[in-house]
Order: sequence, then structure tokens, then C-alpha cells
Amino acid sequence: MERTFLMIKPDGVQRGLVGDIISRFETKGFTLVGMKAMTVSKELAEKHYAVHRDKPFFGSLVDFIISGPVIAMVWQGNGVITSARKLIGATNPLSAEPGTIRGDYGLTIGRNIIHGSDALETAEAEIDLWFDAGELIAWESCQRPWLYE
Ligand code: FUP
Repeated sequence: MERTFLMIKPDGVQRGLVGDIISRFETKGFTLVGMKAMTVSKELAEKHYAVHRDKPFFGSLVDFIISGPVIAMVWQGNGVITSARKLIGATNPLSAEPGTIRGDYGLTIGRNIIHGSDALETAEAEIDLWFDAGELIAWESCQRPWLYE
């Protein structure tokens, strides 16, 4: 069963959007298998966004992620990686469709509320980076016939 890493960024937490955001993934049918509220170290933020190390926005992005508590989560379900990206919306909230999280709540790319892994390999790497195996629960999809054929 596929898993993805989602992180509600400091702006989403400070604006009181945590419940709404969790509700969107929950009502879609995905299963929450790990979650923690945490303050992010500079080292972890830099590792998470290492792919953007040479971009001009890297410093401000890292400073923002470590500026306040985030909610780190692992969600599970068929097609969850791609579906979560659709529910989140485009990187720039002004381009994100209404009905998506960023489309409904965001205004600027530097305050775009939530992160979601973009592919299978990054999802696995990000889950490993943010969570110990013992922090994630095993949840069998075959026990959920109301969701899956
Ligand atoms: P996404 O996968 O949609 O989160 O977007 P990216 O991986 O391309 O970018 C990661 C984060 O860098 C974004 F969420 C916000 C930040 N960013 C900027 O601040 N400015 C940019 O021009 C691009 C990205």
C-alpha cells in the first residue's frame, strides 16, 4: 500500500488550518499512519529541501520551515502520492485551482501551507528522513471493503 509524506508548514499551523487539512485527506479515504507536531531543526530542513540547495530562495525557505511548529504526517492509500499532490494544488497558490488546499488558502509561494512528496522515491526518502519506523503504524487496507474493491 502506497505511502506519502505530508507536512503542514508553520503558516498552516499558525492560521489554524490543521483540522481542515487533515479532514480533506481523511474524507478522501486515505489513512493517517503517523503524525507528530514538531519544531524542525535547521539540519533537518536543509536535508529535506536539499534539492533546492542552490536556488535563491533556499535560505528563506529553510528559515521559514524552522520558524514555528509543523505537523509531519504519513498518509497511506491507493495512489496517495499523486492524489495528495492534486488535493494540495500547484506550488504557487495564486495558480492553484480553487478547491485545492493552496488554491483555497494561499497567496504567495513562500507561504504555501503544506508540503507533499512528489514521487515514490521522494516519498520513501522523506518518510525515512522524518520518521523512525516505530512511529508509523501498520494498517491493512484489505480490512476496509467500504473503500477498496
Ligand atoms: P512543491 O513540490 O509544490 O512543494 O514545490 P517545490 O518542490 O518546487 O518547491 C518547494 C518549496 O520551495 C515550495 F513549497 C515553496 C518554495 N519555493 C519558493 O519559495 N520559491 C520558488 O520560486 C519556488 C519554490
